[in-house]
Amino acid sequence: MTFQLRQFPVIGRTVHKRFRELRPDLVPRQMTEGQASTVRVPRDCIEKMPELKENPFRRRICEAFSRDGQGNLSFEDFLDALSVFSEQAPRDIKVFYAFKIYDFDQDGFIGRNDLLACLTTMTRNELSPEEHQQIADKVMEEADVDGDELWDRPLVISGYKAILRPVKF
Ligand SMILES: [Ca+2]
Repeated sequence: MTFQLRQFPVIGRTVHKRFRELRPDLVPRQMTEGQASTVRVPRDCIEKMPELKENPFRRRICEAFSRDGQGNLSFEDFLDALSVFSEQAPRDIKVFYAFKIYDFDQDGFIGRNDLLACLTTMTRNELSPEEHQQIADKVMEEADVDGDELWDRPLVISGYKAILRPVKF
């Protein structure tokens, strides 16, 4: 999903200003269409944005929206992220990206490893590995209807939206 800049010139200009402020040395004042997808702001600069810096999922959020998969965002990636976080974004799109953010190992499923990585991220190491295992066991037991310990996207969307709540869109 990408904003068509020509249809939203005002939004495009405002977002470009915001994007350029992150790294004025990298982002040209006037961008060509090619540069909108090739000039990237490094992930560590994006993570310092006020909207993200307190969010424990900031790294995964950057990775989920980056076409390079490393969390470095082009202007197009940045526009996608802002549009998904806006109140107007359709719920299905939000769920799609929330799933991507939770799929830590990027295998297309939410499995036990993702759950453990998610717990570590959310609790900032306040719980022991044993406690993480216990919680993961419980969640898997309650939510895994077919017993394969993997949730695919349709399953998450149909039955387990509750697990998507911690990522605030
Ligand atoms: Ca996974």
